[in-house]
Amino acid sequence: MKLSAFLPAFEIFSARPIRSLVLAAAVIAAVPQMQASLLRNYDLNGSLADSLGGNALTANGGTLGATGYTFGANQGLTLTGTGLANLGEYSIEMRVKLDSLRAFSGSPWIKLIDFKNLTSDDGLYSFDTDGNPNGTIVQFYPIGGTLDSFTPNQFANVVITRDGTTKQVVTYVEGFGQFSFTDFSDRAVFSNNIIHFMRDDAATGFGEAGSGSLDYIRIYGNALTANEVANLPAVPDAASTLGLLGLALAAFVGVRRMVAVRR
Ligand SMILES: [Ca+2]
Ligand SMILES: [Ca+2]
Ligand SMILES: [Ca+2]
Repeated sequence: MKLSAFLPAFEIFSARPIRSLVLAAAVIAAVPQMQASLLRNYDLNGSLADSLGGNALTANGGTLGATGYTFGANQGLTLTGTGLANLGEYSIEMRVKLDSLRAFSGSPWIKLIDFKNLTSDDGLYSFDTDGNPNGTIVQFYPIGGTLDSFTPNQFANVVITRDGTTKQVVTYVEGFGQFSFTDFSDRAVFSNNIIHFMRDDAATGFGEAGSGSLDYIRIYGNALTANEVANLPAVPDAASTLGLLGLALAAFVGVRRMVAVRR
């Protein structure tokens, strides 16, 4: 049990802009731009391997499926040997779905990323007091966070960036900047070159963990800009991308047919 470092005075509903219309263009345009700093690419499509040849993730009891990794509480994934030249400079992107906004223990906190090899309560969490998506916070505990709708059973793209020089940390959900702070205490610097996803720490008795699914994880060697994060492809998997291009092609064919009918 811990107190929130950031308790909103009120909850507001903020609708996110619909990005689907520009999705196809984003997939095509954004992928090449991001290759430069992309160090690790885990699509989690039937494999825990890094498509870029780095260390594979380690499972902790969850189930690897054709398109993602399904986990119970504390059954997330671990990466040992991050590939980062600087453990305090990175961007981490994960597409994750939570079954519930409550941890298995009933806690309103669910740890998304652990930075200190499960020894510290610090880290990136989902926090929500009432289980209702309104007012959900993706929060870097104990610093703070900002309201966003992290809806149960719905995938969300979560990104955290840290600049090793300025120590600036920024968190995003669905491509939009959520919260930033200067990490003077190096809370978001990885210890032991290990990243834990969806696993709580010993400091809170591993109680702040939930169940859900991971679609993919990507690790970049630098702090992406807000513009770069906003343009990250929302559908990164090869199969999904092909499906998306197929839809775009079908729409194009449909337009041609309409033109043909008019003639
Ligand atoms: Ca914790
Ligand atoms: Ca809520
Ligand atoms: Ca996937």
